[in-house]
Amino acid sequence: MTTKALLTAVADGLTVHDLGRELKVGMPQSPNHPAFWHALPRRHGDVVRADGGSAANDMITMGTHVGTHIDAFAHVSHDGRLLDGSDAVAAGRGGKFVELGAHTIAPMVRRGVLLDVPAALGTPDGCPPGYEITPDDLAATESRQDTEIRPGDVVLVRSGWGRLFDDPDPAVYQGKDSGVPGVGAPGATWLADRDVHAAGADTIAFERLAPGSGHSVLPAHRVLLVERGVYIIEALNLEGVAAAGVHEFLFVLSPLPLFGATGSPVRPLAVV
Ligand code: UVW
Repeated sequence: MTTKALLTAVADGLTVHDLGRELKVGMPQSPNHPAFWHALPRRHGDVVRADGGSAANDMITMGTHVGTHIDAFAHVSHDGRLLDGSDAVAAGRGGKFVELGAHTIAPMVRRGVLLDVPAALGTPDGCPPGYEITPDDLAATESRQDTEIRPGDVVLVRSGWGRLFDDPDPAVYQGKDSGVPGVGAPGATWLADRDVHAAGADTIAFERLAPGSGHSVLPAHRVLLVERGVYIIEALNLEGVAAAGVHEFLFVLSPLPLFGATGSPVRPLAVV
């Protein structure tokens, strides 16, 4: 699309689906990562200027893998090696990953595809807890929706688990006992074989967690981040876009250029 055509489309009105989740204290997150904290050290009235004006200033602390976020390639190693074959311990020795950190993730303006797996499985609210989404499920979803995945796409795999993110009981969304639905190594390999640029999901860990396993083994991370060079986006809000029946869109994501970081919070958009 030319810039002019794009501007015409904007003028005609585009629908923007926000795929990010609110960052707030107590929101769902992996126990692997430092929690989100938000404080208001400077409150209105603490300092009042001569003209009567006053500013409130807050601060946050959080792990970079909290809330909706993208994993940089530096995030996971296997047998001591990162994606580029470098020694993972040595690469992070200075406390930052110069080669594969979050600052190296280019902003994404790409074709996005939503694979609404539960809709294809006939359980539209969601996949069963601990369900492993297989390559056959992914292929069946792609063909049912008639949205062919193309090289360079960003593919978002809906499991329906995101509906549980508002449950006040963390045990529900963490799925420690029940497990969490998602792809395993075969599903991740299927996505990588389609040459996708990034893959995302509406769960905290992206991949299937077996009942009782917690976040102890992450095979899809190995396939995508270490072996195949596919970014992973986690904790997406895919309910709105799925409810709207949108399966193909302009996907926009700009990571924070956090130098040497293992990941970055993001607020991705699906534009149609
Ligand atoms: C998990 O919580 C496992 O996600 P990440 O890949 O960001 O560590």
